[in-house]
Amino acid sequence: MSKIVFITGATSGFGESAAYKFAAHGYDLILNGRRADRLQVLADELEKKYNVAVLQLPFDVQDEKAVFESIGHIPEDWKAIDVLVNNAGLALGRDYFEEGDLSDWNTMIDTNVKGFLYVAKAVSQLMVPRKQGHIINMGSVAGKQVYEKGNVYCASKYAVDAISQGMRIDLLRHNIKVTSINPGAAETEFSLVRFKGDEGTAKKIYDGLKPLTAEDVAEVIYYCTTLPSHVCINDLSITCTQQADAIFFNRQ
Ligand code: NDP
Ligand code: 8X3
Repeated sequence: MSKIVFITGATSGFGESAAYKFAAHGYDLILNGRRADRLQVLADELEKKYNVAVLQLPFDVQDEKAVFESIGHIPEDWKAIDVLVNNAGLALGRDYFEEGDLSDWNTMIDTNVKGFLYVAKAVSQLMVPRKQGHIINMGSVAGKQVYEKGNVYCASKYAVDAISQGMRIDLLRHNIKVTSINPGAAETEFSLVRFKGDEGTAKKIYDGLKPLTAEDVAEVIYYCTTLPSHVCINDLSITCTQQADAIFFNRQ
């Protein structure tokens, strides 16, 4: 019986690369994202290339009802989820606090905090009776240190950090591992989304840097799942070599 990984935000970036990584290691995959067309293309490719099974769950993590209904109704033989990569998320805007856009704030909080919580709760309810499972929460260096104009995005990732700690404590008695991974700047669609399609501004974020790639982060996500059952990486930060933390860069 193959192991099962559930990845949210699998239509791009870290989630998509993680899907390739787990598929290459023989996992069957439950894949989520809002863009159903991308999920279909990815599922077809993974099934063909790696001979694995893929269940597509295209829902918006902000939609409480959709999250609990979709996960509550997954077919019986998909319920034994070994790993959750709770990764779907986004930044919107990079503005001084007083100039921040309320709709951006709401979307970040609804996605990165509330959606993240809904998925974690729905999947942990499937893991608890089995007394096993590994939940990998996607944090950020922005959840360890606040930077200028990071305000609400940073707050959402501080929430991920706090919730990960809480989950680790409360799920301890159920033998469920909780790992928080905190990447620094990585070149995915993240900045393009943050700057609402402005390619020039998005590219500038990586000026003079060799940033992390989605594959680098996927490698680390997968690595965390390969350790013996009595070993858990609780909290892991990863940056490119030219980045020290959320603020200091050595741009060339
Ligand atoms: P991408 O923009 O490349 O990918 C984001 C993924 O999240 C997409 O698959 C997107 O799918 C999905 N997503 C966004 N909103 C929703 C939603 N409401 N419901 C379901 N899926 C959603 O960015 P990354 O891969 O870089 O980001 C992944 C995670 O990593 C995020 O949580 C981000 O905050 C975090 N992160 C990113 C860093 C970076 O520098 N890139 C560094 C540190 C952390 P779709 O649009 O199809 O719904
Ligand atoms: C994404 C990394 O530094 O752009 O979480 O906030 S950063």
